[in-house]
Amino acid sequence: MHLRIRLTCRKYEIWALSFFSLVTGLYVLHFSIALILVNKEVPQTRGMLYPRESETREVRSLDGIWNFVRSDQANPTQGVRDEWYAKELSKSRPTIPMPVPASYNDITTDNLRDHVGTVWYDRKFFVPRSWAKDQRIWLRFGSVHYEAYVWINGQKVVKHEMGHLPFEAEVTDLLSYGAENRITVMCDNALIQTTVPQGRITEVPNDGGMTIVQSYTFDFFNYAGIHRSVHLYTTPRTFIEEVEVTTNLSKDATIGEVFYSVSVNGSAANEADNVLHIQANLYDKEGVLVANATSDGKLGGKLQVNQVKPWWPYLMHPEPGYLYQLEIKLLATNDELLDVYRLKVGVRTLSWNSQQFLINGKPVYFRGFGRHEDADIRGKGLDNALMVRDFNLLKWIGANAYRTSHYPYSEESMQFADEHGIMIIDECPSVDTENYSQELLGKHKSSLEQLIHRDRNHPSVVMWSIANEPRTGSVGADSYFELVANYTRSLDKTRPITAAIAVPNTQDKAGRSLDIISFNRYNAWYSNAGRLDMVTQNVIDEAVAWNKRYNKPIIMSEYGADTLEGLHMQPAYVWSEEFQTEVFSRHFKAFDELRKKGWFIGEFVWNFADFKTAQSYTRVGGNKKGVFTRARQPKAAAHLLRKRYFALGRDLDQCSFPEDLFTYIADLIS
Ligand code: BDP
Repeated sequence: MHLRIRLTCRKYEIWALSFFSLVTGLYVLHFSIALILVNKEVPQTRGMLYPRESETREVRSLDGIWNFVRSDQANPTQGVRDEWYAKELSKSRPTIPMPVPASYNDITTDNLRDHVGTVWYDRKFFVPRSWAKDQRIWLRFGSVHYEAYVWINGQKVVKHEMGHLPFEAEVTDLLSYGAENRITVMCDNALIQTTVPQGRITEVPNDGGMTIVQSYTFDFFNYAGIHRSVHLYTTPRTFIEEVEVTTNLSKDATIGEVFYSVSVNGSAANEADNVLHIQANLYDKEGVLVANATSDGKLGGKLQVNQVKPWWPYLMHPEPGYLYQLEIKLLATNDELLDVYRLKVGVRTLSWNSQQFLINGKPVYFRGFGRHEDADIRGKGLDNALMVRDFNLLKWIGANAYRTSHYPYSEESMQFADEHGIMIIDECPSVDTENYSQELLGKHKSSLEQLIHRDRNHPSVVMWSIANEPRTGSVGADSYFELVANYTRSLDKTRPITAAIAVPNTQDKAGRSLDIISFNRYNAWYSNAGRLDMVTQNVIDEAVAWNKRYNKPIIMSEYGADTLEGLHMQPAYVWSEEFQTEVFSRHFKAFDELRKKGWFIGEFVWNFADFKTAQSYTRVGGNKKGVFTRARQPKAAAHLLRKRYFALGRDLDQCSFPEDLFTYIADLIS
């Protein structure tokens, strides 16, 4: 049984929580003086295909207003001990309404925002009688941050640790059919030294006695709750559990190959006289069948697409984000149709060397952003309106990429990136990693395993980022990151690996394990604040030093300046819109010098939009390094960045300029 042990410094009191049973009086100490890390196996994800309807599957959303209770901070396990899940939550405690999906922090007017520990959700739902027949029912969460415990009708279902990643469990035998059911979720937001990301829980005196405080070094608010949609979906008894797709292109890019491999779950897969097989059909955007194949019992094969339309990034081709639809039909020996699942497929190749990163054989120059899933009121809750607005802004500004800093983003946004040709550097939730330990390594690897399992079929995902600003200068960092990088490579050899590093290159011990080096640096902000004359040469020197040290392609993955919208100061002064514009411009100069060297492959502004952080005297209502405000309106620098990104697009990828890129000034100037 999995144990989650928490240490608080409350007079050495330890509270320990196991899945549905309480253990007290135990504690675990981590010694990290002489760090010896072992490459242990981590649990492998199964299933978890994005829930989609088909002629064999139904999907129901459980999104809406749930009932909500916060536990007493000093008594976080009380609900488990008193079995709050055994009946409606309102029978144990007064409940308040809580939207799902959403972070719970900014919904109420009291201090729920800063609550540390467990909260509870429940709701009722009907399951139709028709679902009782010959089907299996699955309960799937898009993401709960950080740790989730789930019950159906008082029966335990699943426990999952790690925000931003989906989990699911079969609930066929726990449901009442043609009747009302109840789902209960306990969510724990506490971050400790062995969670991903790491945090610390301490007990400190306050005016009322003592209180528990959550601290963390990363620079975004630790929003928590049921962040993405909750679905119930049906599958046939024997069903398509996994689909893995990889693609290839002929040298002249006219013939595409789509390799598919399917895993099946269900008793029919084990019947000796029943050889299951796959009928795979590939349709183009117009719905025309362009390739098909029937597999043997190995449930995998290849589809060949003549006159293929490759998947291209936005502005690198007149028709970016081209997707085919792959239809997977699972058939029994007698050709009886058992299950159907459809997914979008983009046909493209990736390759890289010590100088370049190429897509479909063409060198890529990334022009993008670090971002956050963040908005007022809903926090990190999935919000389709916000997502579509953000993609409109990304395209308006001419970006072709973003990094999912500092955790995996919603599956819906990954699908959207596929459709719109936006390249993704897909980052796991490891941020500011330090105090390396065997347990942390296991969780870190698991976060990558879950991420790659979820995102491996997305053409938009072009790189894995295994960490943001880890303390790669400290003891143990070299073997730790070698193990993490090698593990990532063992799961996916088709994409390069990076990490956004902030320690000086002379101290770094992780770069040797990466394929592409990304570095974050805040010239004229955290170093030499206000000194616009100390940006360009520093950026050039640092990028050159990274390249010299590792002989790998280099990306500047973060640069920027906090900017209060509406604050204007001429000459430029920190926090003003003029200053952010100038900081960008000084970086552009450096980037253009670096581009000539052949190994500098991308620039990512920090950040796409303003976002909320923990409270501190360096943050005015949050981090204001956004090019857009938190309400997604442009600051002055957005207009400059737009001109640069389109200029790069025209120079490198022969895209055309939008008509409104330059404002009319006079007849003589264009
Ligand atoms: C970088 C971090 C990022 C922060 C940024 C900043 O990677 O998460 O938000 O600094 O301070 O070091 O604005």
